[in-house]
Amino acid sequence: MTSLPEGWQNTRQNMIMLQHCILKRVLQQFYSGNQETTKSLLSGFPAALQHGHRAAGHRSKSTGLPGESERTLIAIKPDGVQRRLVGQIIQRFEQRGFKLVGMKMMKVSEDLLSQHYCELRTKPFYPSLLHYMTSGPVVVMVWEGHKVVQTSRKMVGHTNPAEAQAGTVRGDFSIHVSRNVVHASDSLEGAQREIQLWFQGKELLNWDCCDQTSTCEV
Ligand code: DAT
Ligand code: MG
Repeated sequence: MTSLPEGWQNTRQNMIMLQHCILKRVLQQFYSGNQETTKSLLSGFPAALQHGHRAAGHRSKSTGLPGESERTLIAIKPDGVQRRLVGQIIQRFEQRGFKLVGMKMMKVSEDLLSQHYCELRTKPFYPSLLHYMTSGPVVVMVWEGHKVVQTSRKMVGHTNPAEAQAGTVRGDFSIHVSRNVVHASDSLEGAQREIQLWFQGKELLNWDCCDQTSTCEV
């Protein structure tokens, strides 16, 4: 290793000690479940390192091994709640092996929906979409697991139920695009944005599933 002048060496050691302290503090806050404080400690770090949506690189508390995981937002829309499909939809995600880390039932405000569906504002069906989505309660959830974003999109099926494969949620429970039962984030970035929109950090739980070594290599 190239030797540095003594003053520089001290500066370098101080920097390393400072980095070590920050990392230790962040990990302590993270494992104590204080995600808000963790976020504030992390502000200034590259966004990719913060990944509220992605648990990749987290270490399992029980095994101490790194696990590769993502999070996604799944919402059961008013038609799914009215038709009492909540249990069957949750069951599909549970039996696939994903982990529920947040869930609530709520009536959605137009303000939240307009942010959620901001890309669709210019579509002709947008007003009726808002009307339908605010017509009754929704059940919104965050699911975690290996490749949960792309897998849950496949489980949910094509946007238009007429095109959706049998075996998918939309293919089994719906017939028309305006009443397609469920929402699933379509990308990691979308999932991150939507989870932050619908949930506060303290509403999401980091917990270890007793079967996680049976569903995924960690
Ligand atoms: P997805 O929900 O599969 O991500 P999207 O983001 O394109 O699909 O659209 C959001 C929702 O808008 C969709 O679940 C149902 C509604 N929607 C889309 N296209 C529609 C259409 N042509 N007519 C009525 N509603 C539509
Ligand atoms: Mg979409």
